[in-house]
Amino acid sequence: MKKALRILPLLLVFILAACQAQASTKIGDIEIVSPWARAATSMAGMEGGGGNGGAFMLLKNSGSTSDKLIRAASDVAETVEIHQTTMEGDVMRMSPVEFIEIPAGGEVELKPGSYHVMLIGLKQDLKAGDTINITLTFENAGETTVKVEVRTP
Ligand SMILES: [Cu+2]
Repeated sequence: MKKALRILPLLLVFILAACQAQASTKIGDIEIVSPWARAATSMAGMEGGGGNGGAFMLLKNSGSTSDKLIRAASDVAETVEIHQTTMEGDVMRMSPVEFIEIPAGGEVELKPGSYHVMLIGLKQDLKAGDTINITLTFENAGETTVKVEVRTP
C-alpha cells in the first residue's frame, strides 16, 4: 500500500507530461489539437487506384465569432474533402460538406463516425508513426499547415 502511494505522484507526472505532449497549433482564434490520421494503405498499383484515409482532430474557437473550416489539402492524396458521417437506419454513409462550423467559444471534434478530413486516392501508405502535413483553411482565421501523426486506432 505504502509503495503504491509513492508511485502515484510519479504516475501523475507522467500523465501530465503526456497531456502536454499533445500537438496543438494556433491560428488566430482557432486551435487545432491533436490531429491524427488513421493508418491506411495506398493500394498503389491496384485496379481502381489508391485507397482512402481519414484525419481527425479537435478544433477549438476562443474567439467571439464563429468560424468555419472551409478547405483541407494534403500532398498525400489526390483529393481531400471535408466529410460528415451519418447513419441512415443501420447504414453508415459519408458525404462531403461545404464547411464545418466552429461556434464562438466552442469546439468541434473531428472523429471516426462523425466529421473527418477525407483523404481520397492516397499516393503513399500511411504507416503508424509517420507524420503527414495537412493544410487547413478557416474562413476567418486563415490557412495553416499542421503535422498529423499517423496512428492505428
Ligand atoms: Cu469520408
